Amino acid sequence: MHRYPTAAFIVRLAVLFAAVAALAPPAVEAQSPADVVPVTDAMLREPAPEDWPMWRRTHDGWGYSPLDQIDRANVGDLRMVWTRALHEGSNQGTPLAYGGVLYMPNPGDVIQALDAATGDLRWEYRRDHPDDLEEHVISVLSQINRNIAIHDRFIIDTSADDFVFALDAATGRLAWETEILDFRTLPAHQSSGPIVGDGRIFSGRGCMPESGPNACVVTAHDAATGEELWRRRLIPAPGEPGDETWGGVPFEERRHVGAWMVPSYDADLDLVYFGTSVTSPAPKFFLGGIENTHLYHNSTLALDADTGEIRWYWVRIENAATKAGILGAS
Ligand SMILES: [Ca+2]
Repeated sequence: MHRYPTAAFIVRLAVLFAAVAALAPPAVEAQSPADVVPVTDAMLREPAPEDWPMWRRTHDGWGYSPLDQIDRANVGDLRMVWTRALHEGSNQGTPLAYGGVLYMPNPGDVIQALDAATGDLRWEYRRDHPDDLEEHVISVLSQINRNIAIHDRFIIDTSADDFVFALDAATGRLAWETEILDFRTLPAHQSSGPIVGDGRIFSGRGCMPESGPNACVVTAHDAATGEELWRRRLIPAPGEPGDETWGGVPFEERRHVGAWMVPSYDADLDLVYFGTSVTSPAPKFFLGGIENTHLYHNSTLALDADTGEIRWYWVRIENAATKAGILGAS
C-alpha cells in the first residue's frame, strides 16, 4: 500500500536539502544557467563528493555520500534555510545535486531546477500529457516520478505517456523525446526513471496486466540522441529460452512481469541489473501450476549493457506459497 507524504514531510524534505546545501563546501557555487558543465561518463563512474548525479548517487545503488560535514555531533544544529512546495501528487522523488543546482522530479512529469543555496527556481518543465492518457493508465501510478538522470547537458526522464525524453539542463527546454510504448495499446507505468551508464540510458517500467507480455520490457537508449539501442522482454515467447517454465500458458496470457524500480550498473562488467515483479495473477496455480517457475518473474536479471542479452538470472522466490509450506510441494 502506498503511503502519501504529508505537507509536513515535504517541508522536512526541503529543509534537509537546504541544510545539506548550506553545509556544502564553499567551492560549490551555483552555476549560471549558461554554464552547466557537461556530465561525462567518467564523472558518473566516480562522482565528485559534493555531487549526487543519479538516483542512489553511484551506479552500484549504494546511496552513500562521502561528505562528512554533518555528523552525530552537529546534526542537531541543522536549521531551516529555505522551503519550497513540491507539485501535488505522490511524491517519491530524489533530487539530483550537480553544480550547486538541485534537479527535482515532481509527480506528473514536472521537473524543477532549483538553486541549492537559496531554493530559487531556475526553471520548471511540465510535460503536456495527451487528454486520453488516464483512460489507459492508472493515474496514481503513472504520475510517480521517482528519479531522473543527468548526462552531458541533458536531464533525462521517462514519462507517464511512455516516452524517454531529455531537457536542456540549463533551460529546461525539451531537447529530444523517443516513444518507448504506445500507451493506447501497450500501457506501462514509468514510475521510476532511468540511470545512465557509458552513454546509454537504462530504464524499466511496470506493465499493466491487460497490456500482455510486449509491454513488459526494459530498454536502453542512446543518451545523446534518444535512439533506441535494445529492448528486452521480461516474459519469454514460445521458442525462446524460458518458454518451458510457463507450463503451456498461452503467450498473450503471460502478464505483468515488470521492472518498475531503478536499475543498477556495473561499468567494469558492463552489466545492467534489474529486479522484476510478480506475475498477474500472482498465485501460480492460476497460471501454469505451482511446479512452474514462470521466468523471469520475481528475479534479478543481469543484462549485457550493449545488447540486452540476459547473462544470468536469479529467481528470488520461485514459489513463495510452496516454500512457506502453505500449498505443499508437488
Ligand atoms: Ca517520469
